[in-house]
Amino acid sequence: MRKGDTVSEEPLENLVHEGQTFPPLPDFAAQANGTADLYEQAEADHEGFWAEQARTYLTWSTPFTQSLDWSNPPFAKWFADGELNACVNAVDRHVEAGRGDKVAIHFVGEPEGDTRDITYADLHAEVQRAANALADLGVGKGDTVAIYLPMIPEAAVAMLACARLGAPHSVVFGGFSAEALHSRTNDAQAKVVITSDGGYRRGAPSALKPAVDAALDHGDTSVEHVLVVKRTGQDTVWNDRDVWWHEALEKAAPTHEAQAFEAEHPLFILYTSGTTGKPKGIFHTTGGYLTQAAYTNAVVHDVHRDTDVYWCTADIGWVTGHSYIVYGPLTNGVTQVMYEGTPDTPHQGRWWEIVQDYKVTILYTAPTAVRTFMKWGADIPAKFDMSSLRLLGSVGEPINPEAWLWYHKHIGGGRAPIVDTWWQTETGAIMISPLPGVTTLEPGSAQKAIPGISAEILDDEGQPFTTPEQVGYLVLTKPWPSMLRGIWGDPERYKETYWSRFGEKYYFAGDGAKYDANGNIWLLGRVDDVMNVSGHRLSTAEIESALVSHPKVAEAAVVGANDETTGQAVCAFVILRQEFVEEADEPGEGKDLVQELRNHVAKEIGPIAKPRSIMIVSELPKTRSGKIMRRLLRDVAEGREVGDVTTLADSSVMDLIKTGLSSS
Ligand code: 6R9
Repeated sequence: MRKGDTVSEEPLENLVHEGQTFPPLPDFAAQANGTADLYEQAEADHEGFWAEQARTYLTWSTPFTQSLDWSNPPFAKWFADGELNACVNAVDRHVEAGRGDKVAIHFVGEPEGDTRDITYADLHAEVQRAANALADLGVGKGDTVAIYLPMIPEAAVAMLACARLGAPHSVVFGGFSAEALHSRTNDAQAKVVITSDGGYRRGAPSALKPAVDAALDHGDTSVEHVLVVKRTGQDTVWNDRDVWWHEALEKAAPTHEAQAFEAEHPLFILYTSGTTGKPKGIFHTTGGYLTQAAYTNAVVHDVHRDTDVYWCTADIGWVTGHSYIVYGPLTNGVTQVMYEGTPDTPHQGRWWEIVQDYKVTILYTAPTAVRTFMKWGADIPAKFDMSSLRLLGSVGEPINPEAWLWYHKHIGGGRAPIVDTWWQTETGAIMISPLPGVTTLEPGSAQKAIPGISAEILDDEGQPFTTPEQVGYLVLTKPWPSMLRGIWGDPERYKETYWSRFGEKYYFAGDGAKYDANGNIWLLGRVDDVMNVSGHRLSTAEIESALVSHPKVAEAAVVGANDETTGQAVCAFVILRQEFVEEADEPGEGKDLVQELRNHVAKEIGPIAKPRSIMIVSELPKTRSGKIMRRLLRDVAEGREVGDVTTLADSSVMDLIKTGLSSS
């Protein structure tokens, strides 16, 4: 069978029926953690509702007496007089309750057969030694620690050991450059960096530590020690400040008594890109963050501690990995899979093989991955037994209805509900999503704010509206427990970025949104991606979705390029499905195809949305977290020199696109 055959045998238009919805299946609803009355409870008593979740999901060393303190907006305090230890909640208490033998992490390394099962008791032993090892290096409450590791269990152990000591961690994604690591460790004034010799990537060891050495050799560093995990065993330059992780843990005392910290003690800093060049150090505190991470993992991912095998495919270097690999699932005591490598190493069915081998029940991933699998063809997952899957999740960008339906059918067997979860590094945890077992699912829409969260859509003047199909700005109208507490070291930038666009009553998320006729919320991409063409507001995401609904299109990215007559013009970049690539290469065919796609968009959305240009490309520029870098495409569309490409996952992509342009 040729790659992609299954997809082409079944044209997508057969899957997509306008307005098709999926009511909860009775069996699922009967066992779901989320229930409809949560909405009413939260509505009736917002602070009381969250206090109840904080007591249900967490163990407090000192119980809190106050839920929210909003006396100094926009600086929130939640459960402020309570005390707890995040690591104790994620690890110790499960062991104390007699569940030490339960597997916490099924680790699957990229090299085949390189697997390790880590129980909660193992995790407990490791975090105690790691906390002692860090303390031996002088780390204590309030000291920051940078973590720069591949997807290996030590990454979770390192984060938890920091939490145990009250030392905020700042995880820097292992794919970032030495330069990025340098600016982040400096901004956070990290005392220690935890890294590894390397990790496995696409079938080969790939060094990590040289980037740490380069970052620290700037000379102006706050870092005193580097703890190095031995992962690949490759040769590593050794400096005086370096200490092997395994040696430090071996030497360290085996038990560590955890101290409780105040609920508002900072748990971590995580850098995210903003509108300016300087990344923002988003920081989160302990009690509120952990409450919402655990609650959402329970009611949205529907984890059941004793029966589920959960797998979130994100990297620990992103907020999704923080909330939904480390803090949420471990606090809930679930068993999860952690995979080190890429989805196509050594073959394109690797993920589905893992699902089959570990009988994964819940899979949480990103639309970009789903669309990649669509491109590879449905015959690949079809080779594996994936009947264990009972819930699927999506995060990171809008999931277009076609990808949703493909995911539902070919991964979820037509039975597993999909939760499309909207949230941000800043929000700390899921904010807008269906509740599985409760909500009737509508492909492509994240639907509505979960119980305890209040969202609205505002127009340009800051007026809330609910008119269907009118595009506006998403805002959050009430403080929530896992909200960011600020930008590290820059309270003014915090106020200005999030609390000034519509005044201090509204948290400005920076995303465009609309309601549909059913009152469901559709997220339409960042507002900087909302285009204005001849006075009409158009969303990049909507046009992309229209393009992807064409049976020949695998993936699309749309940008608004400056246009003298219309203000902005729609420019699209399209990757074709494998089986149509040759057709487009035939003389004359490419032009016809472009016309066909332009007409398709006109048909789907309206003539105003017809792209001015469509470029057929073989790759799209993406960040390492899988987000399309539209800024670079805008440079191409506007005929400018392409800007900074250092945050691209693969920096050669822009060369490919430019070469494609000059030869076409
Ligand atoms: C968790 C995460 C946040 C931005 C956010 C939005 C986009 C995330 C989405 C979504 C539509 C969803 N986004 N989830 N857009 N539907 N389900 O991704 O955090 O990396 O900070 O990105 O991602 O644009 O504003 P982060």
